[in-house]
Amino acid sequence: MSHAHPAASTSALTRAADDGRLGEFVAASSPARAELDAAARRYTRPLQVQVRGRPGTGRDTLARALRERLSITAIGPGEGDDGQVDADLWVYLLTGPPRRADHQNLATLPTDRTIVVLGKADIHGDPAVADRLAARCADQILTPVYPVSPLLACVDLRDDEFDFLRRLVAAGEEMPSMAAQFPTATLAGRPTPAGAAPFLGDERALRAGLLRRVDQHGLERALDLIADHDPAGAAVDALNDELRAMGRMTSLLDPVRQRIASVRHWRALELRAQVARIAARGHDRDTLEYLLAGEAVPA
Ligand SMILES: Nc1nc2c(ncn2[C@@H]2O[C@H](COP(=O)(O)OP(=O)(O)OP(=O)(O)O)[C@@H](O)[C@H]2O)c(=O)[nH]1
Ligand SMILES: [Mg+2]
Repeated sequence: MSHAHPAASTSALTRAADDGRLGEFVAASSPARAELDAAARRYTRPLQVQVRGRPGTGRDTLARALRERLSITAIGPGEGDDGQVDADLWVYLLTGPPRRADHQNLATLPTDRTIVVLGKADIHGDPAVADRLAARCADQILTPVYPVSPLLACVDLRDDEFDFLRRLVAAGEEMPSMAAQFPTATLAGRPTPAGAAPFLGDERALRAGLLRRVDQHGLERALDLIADHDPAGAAVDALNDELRAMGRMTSLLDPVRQRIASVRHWRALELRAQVARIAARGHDRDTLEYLLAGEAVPA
């Protein structure tokens, strides 16, 4: 759903702010100068996204994935000042069919600037299962729902972890169906990759860290990828890239783009309100009112 707001996007005021000339409509010595510059900076600042959802749904991880994979300024629940975040766009996180609290939370967000995602999509294993669940969620809230796995999108395996995963593949170890058994399993006495020295690291700590940072299904996929690819000579970067792509964060780029016109519209309204406030204080009032009226400012 995209909205065009041509009037707001082409006004003299927003053009001046976009061109960095808003402050120049008043003298450098005017008390209004700094306030106009600040209003223009606010109008042109990068997109601000706030992640919302019920506790434990993976909000902080999603905010991180938005920052790391899409270079979007995103704020999770623990990161705003007392929740006083002024966002342009909200990303709402579901992890299953919407519950009452989700419907209530969604009702407080602006529909034209909210994107709903199904997080932790990896826990369903087959992506088609997550897709079907997302479609069911979409039917219930009457808006598209995009399946993503922010944890996979943030995967950052180290060389020693990659080496360890290759050893697991060589040893024929698979993820146990009870993930809690993974940290206590051991490579001791199992075959090692051809030509490799015996494993000498802290196996328990390595396993626990992998399970926490990649989770069961991510580890399953990592082992499958290594087994399929013949990893000899492959770098950890390639594996990280493949796992991150499975996080599907780039599927959010289009929905974000589709909402940019709405974001600009709301920012333009805010800019007008701020300039009106500055004008009301009296300095350069005539000039600012010409600008607000969208008329040429007399020389
Ligand atoms: N499998 C999987 N687990 C995830 C994913 N995203 C987050 N998690 C896990 O979910 C748990 C909560 O993640 P957070 O990002 O802290 O979620 P939150 O909503 O900020 O949680 P609280 O701050 O505790 O309310 C952590 O154990 C994450 O590792 C994901 O995409 N896949
Ligand atoms: Mg959190």
